Amino acid sequence: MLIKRPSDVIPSEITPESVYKKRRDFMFDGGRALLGVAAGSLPSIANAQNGEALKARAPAAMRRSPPAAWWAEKFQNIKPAPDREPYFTGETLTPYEDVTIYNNFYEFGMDKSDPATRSGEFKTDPWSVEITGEVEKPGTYHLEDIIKPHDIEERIYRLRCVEAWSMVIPWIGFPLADLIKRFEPTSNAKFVEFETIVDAETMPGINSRFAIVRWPYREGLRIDEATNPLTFMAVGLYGSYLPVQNGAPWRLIVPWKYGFKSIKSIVKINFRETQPNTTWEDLQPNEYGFYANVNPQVHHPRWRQDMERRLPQTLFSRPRN
Ligand SMILES: Nc1nc2c(c(=O)[nH]1)N[C@H]1C(S)=C(S)[C@@H](COP(=O)(O)O)O[C@H]1N2
Ligand SMILES: [Mo]
Repeated sequence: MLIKRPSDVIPSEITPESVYKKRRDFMFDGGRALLGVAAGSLPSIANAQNGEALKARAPAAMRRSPPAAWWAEKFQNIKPAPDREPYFTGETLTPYEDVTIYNNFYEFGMDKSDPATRSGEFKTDPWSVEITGEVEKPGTYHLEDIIKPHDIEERIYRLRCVEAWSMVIPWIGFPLADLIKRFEPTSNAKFVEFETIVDAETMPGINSRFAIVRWPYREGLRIDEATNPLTFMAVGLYGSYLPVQNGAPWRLIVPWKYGFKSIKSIVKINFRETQPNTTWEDLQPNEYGFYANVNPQVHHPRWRQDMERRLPQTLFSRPRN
């Protein structure tokens, strides 16, 4: 075996050390059963298999973004995914239940089920987005005004988390390149920086004593990566609105990079001359670099990257190229 069975992996191997330490505190906190803590990624596997039970716990959180009229109108006309790679993958789709229950969205908590079960209060409408920096048309815009001019289409991409699990998800949205063109970056714009909303009232992970992230969650791309035709702004999945846990009302998807680049619930897009600091690079620069391109040959310092769990499966297998 190249890699241990999931049940043999200890949390310190699979989670960043700082996360693991917090979890260990958590364990001694006595608040939770050991089972939940042996966690890192593991309890989440159990959660993924236990979708029905979770849904029963979280009917409110499973609701999707409020369908404003303009929004519903957009969804009437979705261009199907081009039936060729790399805009599409013929692999089996990960079931909706798994896509919406097994999530990383630390603003709602650190467990995989937290984003689904603890996001019921989160509001996605009204939503404004600040476009700033090296751009001819800076300003604060309503999301409606940002999205309306774009035709929306489906893209079927793999989402590969650096934790060595992956899903195949039918996203709905539009290329980031089309949006960037509209706001006219200046010739100084060499990078694009994104920020997630911070709303402590409705995001219970923000003020949690286990929080490891310095909010807001931040990500960035080089301008040529941002304008690559694969780079996508998702406003939905499985033919409908984006659930909160997946980054409602809109999020970035960069299919050739590890999942942490695909920042959720974006409220700021900043065009810059210099490379931005990004959340995971700040936390563990030697483990999560700025570029973070998926590469099975380059292992994470603490685990291999040439095997992955394709959810909802629990066993590791070799990723398809
Ligand atoms: N704001 C924010 N965006 C985020 C994260 C997060 O914690 N906060 N987690 C990232 C990570 S590590 C992954 S793998 C993907 C998971 O996306 P999904 O939950 O829709 O599968 O979201 C990314 N975007
Ligand atoms: Mo991730």
